Amino acid sequence: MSVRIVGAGAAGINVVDEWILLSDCPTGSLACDGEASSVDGSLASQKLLLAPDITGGLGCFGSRDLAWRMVGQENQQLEELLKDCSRLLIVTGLAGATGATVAEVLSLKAVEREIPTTVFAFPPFPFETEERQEAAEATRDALPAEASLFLFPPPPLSEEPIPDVAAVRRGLRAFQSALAQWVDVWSGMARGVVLPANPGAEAESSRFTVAGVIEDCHVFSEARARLDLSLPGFLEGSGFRQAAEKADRCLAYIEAGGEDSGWKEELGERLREFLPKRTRLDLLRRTEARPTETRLLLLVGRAASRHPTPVCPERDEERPAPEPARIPLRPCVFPEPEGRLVPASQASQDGTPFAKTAATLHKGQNLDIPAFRRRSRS
Ligand SMILES: Nc1nc2c(ncn2[C@@H]2O[C@H](COP(=O)(O)OP(=O)(O)O)[C@@H](O)[C@H]2O)c(=O)[nH]1
Ligand SMILES: [Mg+2]
Repeated sequence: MSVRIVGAGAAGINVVDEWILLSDCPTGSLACDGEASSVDGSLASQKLLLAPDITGGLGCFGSRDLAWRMVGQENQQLEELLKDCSRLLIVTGLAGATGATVAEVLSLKAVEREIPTTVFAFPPFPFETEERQEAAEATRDALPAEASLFLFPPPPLSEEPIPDVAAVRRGLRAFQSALAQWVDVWSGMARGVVLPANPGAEAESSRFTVAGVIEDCHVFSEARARLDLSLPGFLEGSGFRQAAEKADRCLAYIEAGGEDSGWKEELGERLREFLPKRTRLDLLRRTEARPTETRLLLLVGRAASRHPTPVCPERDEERPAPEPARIPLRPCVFPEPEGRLVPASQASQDGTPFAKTAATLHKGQNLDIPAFRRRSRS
């Protein structure tokens, strides 16, 4: 059984490439896109160029209709890649066409096989078109409830009226490498070299595979030869304070040489000073430490639901949130005779079992049905 880390679409591939550059064990990577330049240029060990016979490796030019056709054509390859897969991480931009479609199809197929699945996704930049913003929302809603979804808003690009392109690129690269560090933590947990460090935490419970949506995720990091864990510099910064104010989830990852000398308590106490009282804090630790420096990574975000939830009675702040009830897993993507994929929502109308709890309706349209199908019906 193997772990799979899929960069879907150009943005997802960029992050996976950054992870390959920083990781000491970059196994299981796959670059998947319709553009040959992204796939060929990737460092991933496995590459899947979607439907080159349809678009000649030029990609789908942002067309979701075309992306669905391309992904449908590669149904077999996507199935293949889930064989012997023990855990799956997909990294993608939600507002694109290819990456978002691959993420939707692959995650549905994975949960159908009961493969623990995590998606790291970026919502669109504020300047992207309304159509793309809506498409990103639709993808977010279409991802299966059994998968964990972490949403990382893209960084603010520039305050200047005419931006310095080099600075924008540096900013994006920094954002992608910060995310890549969390891909490495995910990979470490999947391989069993990163374990929960909370007192009493169970070794096998991965903080990434508890189903749910964590939105507005911000990441912070600090690494030094000798890092004072009780006072990492970013705690004092305004960026951290702003992110922490709205947070109710915090993952703290630590990589340190030597034995535990009370850092857990110290770090936990320090973080709780900055985070709202309701915050659930999970400490993670790498057991095979890279000894040269101490590294602290923080991810703060907010739990959200895909569907409106009934109001619950106040729960005890100190106790962890209850695990969401598992929804029975049922097949969700079905090849039609001509080899096209049928999204779950549509398949369920035909009496097939996988059905979301509610259709995603927007302006009278069912967004669970891909645009090309909606159009062809009207
Ligand atoms: N192209 C691009 N998009 C990014 C990047 N970082 C985040 N994104 C977001 O990812 C989305 C998808 O872009 P892209 O991956 O090129 O599309 P795809 O290849 O069709 O999936 C964009 O709409 C942005 O919102 C980046 O570095 N490059
Ligand atoms: Mg692309």
